[in-house]
Amino acid sequence: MHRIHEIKSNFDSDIRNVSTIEQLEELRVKYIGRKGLITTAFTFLKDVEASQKPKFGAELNKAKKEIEAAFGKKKSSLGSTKGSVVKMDVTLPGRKNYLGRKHPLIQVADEIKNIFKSFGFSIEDGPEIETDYYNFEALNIPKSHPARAMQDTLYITEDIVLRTHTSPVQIRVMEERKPPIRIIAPGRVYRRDTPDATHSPFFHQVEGLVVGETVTFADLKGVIQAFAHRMFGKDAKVRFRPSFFPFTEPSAEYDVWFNGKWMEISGCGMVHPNVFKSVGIDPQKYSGYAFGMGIDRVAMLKYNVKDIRLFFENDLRFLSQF
Ligand code: 2NL
Repeated sequence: MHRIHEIKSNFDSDIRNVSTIEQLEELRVKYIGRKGLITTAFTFLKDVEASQKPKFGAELNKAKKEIEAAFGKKKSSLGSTKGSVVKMDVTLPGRKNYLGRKHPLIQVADEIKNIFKSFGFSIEDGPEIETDYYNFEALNIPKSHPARAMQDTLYITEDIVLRTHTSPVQIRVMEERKPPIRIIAPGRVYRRDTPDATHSPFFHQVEGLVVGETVTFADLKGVIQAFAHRMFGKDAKVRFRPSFFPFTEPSAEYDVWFNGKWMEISGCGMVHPNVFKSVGIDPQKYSGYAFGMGIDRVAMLKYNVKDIRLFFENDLRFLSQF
């Protein structure tokens, strides 16, 4: 009987000294393996005096259960990894988790979209690879127009281009739907430009289009004004300067007074009758206005970024500021 107690107390001190899974396995073999001390003790049961047998058996079973339980506990405290134990220094500083965020251009685009959504505009998109027809012809841009030259536009074939504005989206919507139409078309556009601080061969644009029976230039001015207030604050002022685009008549460029100076945003105007004709809208019955703005440009103004290329280099030191 005291032999069992001896084995058990040896085990208790053995297991205290175990610090690896391998040592634990050695101990398991020593005590409860096929030829282990406890296992073989069971074979002595037959030699025990009959009256002592139940007590001896019970003691042995109790010791075996306790040893098994101690193994289980030790094993989980060492971790379940096979091989060597993962040693961990709990005093080391934690690893930093980097939280992702939206790219500044996406943030600005979302802001612009939300403002126009609140004005009742819907958001439309379309292909970035366009035909000459949708990018130029339907917009009343003549074959001789400099924008159509090889040096300004990225051509895939003679007839297929990377869109130079998102106007083709609006052409497609006008072909498919009847007025009233009130949409914006945000997206990436392409020009054949050598990158520098203010040029990138791709950039981002939002164009807006409203078509109805009584749409006027006054509506256009009101919407641009309201947009500028929401985007740049209550002190933002807007001014319109006469301009020319083949797809609008009359046409204007508009500036926003922000941070103490006038900043050119983009152009706008009343949809040219020829554009309406190419999409099958009757210019006698309907009128409309359109406007454009550069998302990258608005972001540069808003965040005082001096080089457009910073938006496209994916340098986290830059991007994590927004
Ligand atoms: C710019 C600014 C502008 C439009 C875009 C437009 C679209 C259709 C019909 C008429 Cl479908 N106009 N868009 C109008 C005026 C300005 O963009 O500076 N573009 C060269």
